[in-house]
Amino acid sequence: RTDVLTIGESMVLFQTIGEKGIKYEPLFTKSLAGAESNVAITLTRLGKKVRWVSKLGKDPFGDYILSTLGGEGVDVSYALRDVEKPTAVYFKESKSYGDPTVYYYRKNSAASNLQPEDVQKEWFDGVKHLHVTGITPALSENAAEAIRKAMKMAKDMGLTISFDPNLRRKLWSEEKARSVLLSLIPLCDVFLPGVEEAEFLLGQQSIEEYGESFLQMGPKVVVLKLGAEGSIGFINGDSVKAAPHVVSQVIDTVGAGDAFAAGFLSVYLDNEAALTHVSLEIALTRANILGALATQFKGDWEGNPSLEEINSIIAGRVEATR
Ligand code: KDG
Repeated sequence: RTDVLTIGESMVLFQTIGEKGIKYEPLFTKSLAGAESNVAITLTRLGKKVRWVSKLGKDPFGDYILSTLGGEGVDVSYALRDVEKPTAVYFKESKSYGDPTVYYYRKNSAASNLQPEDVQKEWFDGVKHLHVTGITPALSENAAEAIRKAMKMAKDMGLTISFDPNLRRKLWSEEKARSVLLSLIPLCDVFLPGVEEAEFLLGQQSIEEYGESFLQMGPKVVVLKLGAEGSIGFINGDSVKAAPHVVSQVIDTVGAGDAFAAGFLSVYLDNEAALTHVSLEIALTRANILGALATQFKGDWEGNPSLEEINSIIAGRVEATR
């Protein structure tokens, strides 16, 4: 049985080694990125069986993504290849201050060419849960329709669904982003926005009002990520605030939301998808630790912990490392 199906574009990521900026930096590391595959890898480390689906080019970058994800234990057997369109790449410019800047080269990529007709019933067979993000609908009209179809199909087949809006302003206009993201919220069970995304979607409201407003749109659980302040979860008639896992220095926040989502979902799925006050608190605590740890290394997912590591952090155990 597969715990989670996730659908979304993975890219090859080139990251500057030094801090001279893209224009002058001669050296880059090559790795894999993509919000949904970050979640897939991290959930696998947390002991879940995960299937990832996307469309890749029939090129060496596509081969690389498949072998990396497969090597991490993610089921890639339903991944599609497009003979005409390339696998996307993106560049991340490390800076000595603030968040890195990213440059996408993904217009007309294979994944942008994902069509509603590509979405197959077999992807969902024997799967408990679907995880999607607001990045795929930002890639193209057809990719947006494919995600909408996948969410509807998952609902019809009895899967639970999580949705992280993952607002990427570089990919679409504000108006389009707002209307499409809002239209997908009623299709999910678990909605995972950051507080800035909540403000983008609903305008300025209090944290409690955000929770209530999103719950009224249909999800059974709303989790607001508050960055360095931790997170707060809302279920019908109840809410839980979980303290942050404090880290002394942030190296790179990219990938933190995905690690958070994986941490949250790993507990959600263990509770037959119905959270109580106690299990919501456990889920938020694990999510906060994963999100915080993901800010401690440059890549998107490489440093994320296994279930054993997380359990020993929660128990306050000191492991022998040498
Ligand atoms: O959440 C991390 C992602 O932003 C990164 O892996 C790349 O998928 C990506 C995107 O579209 O920004």
